[in-house]
Amino acid sequence: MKVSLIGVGQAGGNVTERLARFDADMGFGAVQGALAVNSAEADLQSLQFVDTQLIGADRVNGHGVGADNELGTEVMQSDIQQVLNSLDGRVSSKSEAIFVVAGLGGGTGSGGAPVLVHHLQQIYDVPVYALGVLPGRNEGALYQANAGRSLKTLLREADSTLLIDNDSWHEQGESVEGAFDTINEKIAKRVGLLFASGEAVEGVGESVVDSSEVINTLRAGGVAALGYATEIASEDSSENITTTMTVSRQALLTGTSLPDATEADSALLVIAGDPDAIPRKGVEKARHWLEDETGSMQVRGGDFPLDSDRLGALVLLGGAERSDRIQRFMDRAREAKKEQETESTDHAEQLTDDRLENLF
Ligand SMILES: Nc1nc2c(ncn2[C@@H]2O[C@H](COP(=O)(O)OP(=O)(O)OP(=O)(O)O)[C@@H](O)[C@H]2O)c(=O)[nH]1
Ligand SMILES: [Mg+2]
Repeated sequence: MKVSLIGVGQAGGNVTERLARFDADMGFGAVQGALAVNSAEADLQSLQFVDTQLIGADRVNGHGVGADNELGTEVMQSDIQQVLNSLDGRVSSKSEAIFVVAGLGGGTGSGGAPVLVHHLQQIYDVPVYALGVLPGRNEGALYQANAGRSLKTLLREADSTLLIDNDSWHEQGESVEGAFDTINEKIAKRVGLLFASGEAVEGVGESVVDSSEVINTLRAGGVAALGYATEIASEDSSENITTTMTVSRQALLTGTSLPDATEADSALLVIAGDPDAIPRKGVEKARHWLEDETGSMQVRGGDFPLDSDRLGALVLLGGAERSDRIQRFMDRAREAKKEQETESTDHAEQLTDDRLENLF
């Protein structure tokens, strides 16, 4: 799937840079253009692989918005024209989708990404997706509350919001900050493979997955999640039936970007590996299993031919917002919002209203 990427804020820029680099290193050619937008100049200067656009200079003088996501919304609204102009040539006629990438817990990305998605929807015909990073459980009330509002607004604006929980893809015991590099690398690999899987890089065949299957899976809207797992494979496909089942199970049950998200409206199962090593019977079996597990009648599947001695499973879920993980996160965000309001004001009205408001 040919994509254009726009990262907003620090996490957004870092992840976008990693994605663009992974795609180039692997020679996939799925990433058509990449731009990083931020109100913090220093964070933009640390990026080497993507073009950059500073916003909000008149308000915050290049120093970021300090996790004030309402200010993040405002600076994106004020400078939206400059950002859209910078996209000229980076969203090409070949782009099949646009991804706006952001950490949802901070300020610039959290507040700015939903505004940008809103404007892109009015200009471009291709789907506009969000790739959102949720704060880990221990990241503090402000981050949780910010992410709750940002997610709520993104769900309204984006065609689908692919969520990555910062607690999901790092090693046990590693702090979230220390783990950013590890997490970003994993995001780049998994999301990068998803983009590339729709490109049918090598080999063509009926079973090869294409972009429309990714887009149709995401058509369920709401929250999307991505899982991934690999294992060493045998050269003989008939010996890989169990391996195909194992990697598919692991991808969904222990390897997703949103732990415990299994219920979904739609799903896509991509089996990556040497075409001669992919067992048709195993793929069919794994697909049926995925139907049972997600409770979805819309499970698509396909191969991603890759020169590798491993077999990998990539599972994309669409319409996964009913998962416990999302419910728990939303409760956390509402709770954090309530705490903030209790601290800052005693207006009875605000205490009783614990709903998360949209950002705009
Ligand atoms: N996975 C990942 N998460 C990050 C990274 N950088 C920041 N985060 C997370 O993103 C959230 C903070 O958002 P940032 O992107 O730092 O904030 P910002 O959009 O730059 O906004 P301001 O700095 O407030 O202007 C927190 O939940 C962090 O844990 C990163 O490189 N990778
Ligand atoms: Mg920042």
